[in-house]
Amino acid sequence: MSYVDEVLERVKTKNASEPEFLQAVDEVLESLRPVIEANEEKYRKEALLERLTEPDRQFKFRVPWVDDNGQVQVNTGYRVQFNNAIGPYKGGLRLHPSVNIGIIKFLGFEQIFKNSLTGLPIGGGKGGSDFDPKGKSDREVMAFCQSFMTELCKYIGADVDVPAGDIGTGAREIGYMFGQYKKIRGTYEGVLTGKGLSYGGSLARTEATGYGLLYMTEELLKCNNSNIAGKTIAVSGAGNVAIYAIQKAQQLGAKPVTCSDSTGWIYDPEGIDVELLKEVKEVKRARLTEYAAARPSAEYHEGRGVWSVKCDVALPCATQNELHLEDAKQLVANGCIAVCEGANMPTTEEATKYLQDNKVLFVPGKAANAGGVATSALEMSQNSERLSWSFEEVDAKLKDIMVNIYHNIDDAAKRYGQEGNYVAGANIAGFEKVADAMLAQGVC
Ligand code: NDP
Ligand code: 2IT
Repeated sequence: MSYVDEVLERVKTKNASEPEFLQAVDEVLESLRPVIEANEEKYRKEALLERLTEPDRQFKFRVPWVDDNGQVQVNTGYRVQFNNAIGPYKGGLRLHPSVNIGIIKFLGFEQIFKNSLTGLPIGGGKGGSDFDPKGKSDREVMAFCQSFMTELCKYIGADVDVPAGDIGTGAREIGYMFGQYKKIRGTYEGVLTGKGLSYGGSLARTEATGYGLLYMTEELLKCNNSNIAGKTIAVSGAGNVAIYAIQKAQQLGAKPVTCSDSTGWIYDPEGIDVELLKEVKEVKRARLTEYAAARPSAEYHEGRGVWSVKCDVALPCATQNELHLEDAKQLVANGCIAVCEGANMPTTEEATKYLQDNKVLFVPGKAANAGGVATSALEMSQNSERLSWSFEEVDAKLKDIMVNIYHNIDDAAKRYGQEGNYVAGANIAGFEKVADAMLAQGVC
């Protein structure tokens, strides 16, 4: 049996109850086949893939907090430190009722390759909790965040592991967590990214994932004889990534016409009003029905459906496995030419294959959404030198990083005879640097 098949089998047996983790590992190892086959004996002897698919360590802890009625609530917290071959563990904290160890492991595993692709010295990690910030008062969110950090602070540090935002964790949550870390540890350090501007945050971090996604999409189209200007875009999600993807798409002359949340979606043929969307989601923390109520051109639909809208480019920016095979078929039938993932693993494996088989340009999340964590690494640099860079400076570096990632994944795909397969290119390019560092550092 080939080394890849052997490891895949072992990972499947060992992690049978973690479907998202298995999906992520399967996609990466399948892409790596040609690289592994070229070094099969050496990698097998070094157990490189076994080490790569087993987290360095994982923490699971109780998070008790008191709600506004005086009732004690209990959630579960997680932090998975997956791989620090090329730098301190780095990756977000997800707060959502669906969170479990398998989801955190899939996100931490993806983060290893994404962080490597940024070209910056950051390893892979992820964390979070099954706490749901929706409908909670600020005081309740603070109580949760303080209790969560009371335990998490034992395992992280500016040179050890640097968490950040993800679904359900934005500026408010990061602020409460930073305050608690500082209080318990007594050190003022860049232990979290996505901080507020008054206490060590970086300009452009809020915008970075969405903006970076559009810089990637722009370069992708340019290098494939097309152009972002004038394109109709379908976006899913209505959170941090979706909002700033919509904003940058408009700045580049494209027209985003959809967005969605977990209850419904908007079709706005005149183009999404991003200021209104920000007011509804960032300020009021309300449902998309409020967007529709304030915008005569918008239609609101219950449930899911953004991929049924005719578009040139699709940008899934909500969550994992939100773009299914039937959606991919509809996108192809409607003439969609490119799909770039703003979320982590939003496209199922069969939908990805269908899109690729039908010549749709497809850039996976670990490349397309890397602008967020790349800018987090720029925040770490600014914290280390105790300086703050201007918005323009950070934004220019972000754009450079995204354009570089595009060319690196394109080159890697070509080197292995798979031109245009950006999934293979991203996995291979991300893997090469990490593998090199792991081998150089011996058995650890
Ligand atoms: P937010 O919490 O800001 O927004 C998430 C959006 O997705 C919300 O509109 C949410 O709707 C919607 N959604 C729909 N269905 C689900 C579901 N089942 N679970 C969770 N959310 C759902 O998160 P972000 O915008 O930060 O993250 C979106 C995606 O991008 C995630 O996959 C994340 O991992 C990824 N990502 C984020 C980065 C960042 O810097 N923030 C960086 C790179 C990737 P509702 O409000 O109704 O829940
Ligand atoms: O998935 C991701 O890359 C993030 N949620 C951002 C992580 C970070 O450390 O900024």
